[in-house]
Amino acid sequence: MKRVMILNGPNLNLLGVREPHIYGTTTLDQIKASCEAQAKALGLALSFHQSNHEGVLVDLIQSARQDADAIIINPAGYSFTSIAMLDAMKAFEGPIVELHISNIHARDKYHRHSVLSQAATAVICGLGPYGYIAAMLAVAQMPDKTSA
Ligand code: CA2
Repeated sequence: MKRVMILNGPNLNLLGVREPHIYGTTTLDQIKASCEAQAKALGLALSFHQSNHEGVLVDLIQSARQDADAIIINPAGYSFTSIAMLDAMKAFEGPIVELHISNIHARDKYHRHSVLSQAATAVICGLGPYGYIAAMLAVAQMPDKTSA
């Protein structure tokens, strides 16, 4: 069974609660529930995390080297600053899908350029919460690192 780790960065625990005009009204708990249903349908083993702390996210990305075959990550605000997360992502050998709920390219200058995209296999943005489902569909059909 392919193991997928979904990581969510800072403030995404506030989804559905604040700024619904940008991030919508769906909560992170609702996204988690839809990801769990999709994992079941696709036959994926899913772990789902959120942290507001860069070091915790670095530890999780490192743990994925043993615990996951693919990573889906919404790095949120750390997308634009975190060289530590970039380094950890570069050490992961499987596919990484970077995901943003909003279209970061249509945002202000501080939210436009992700420093993490260079370590991503694919980037999804602007699809709203469906981006998580799209990312799961994508990783489900990507080759395993052993069969690549
Ligand atoms: O669109 C996304 O998924 C983002 O990764 C979300 C980040 C933002 O910095 C990126 O540009 C795009 C911010 C997440 C903060 O989420 C909040 C949700 C509700 C209220 C306040 C923040």
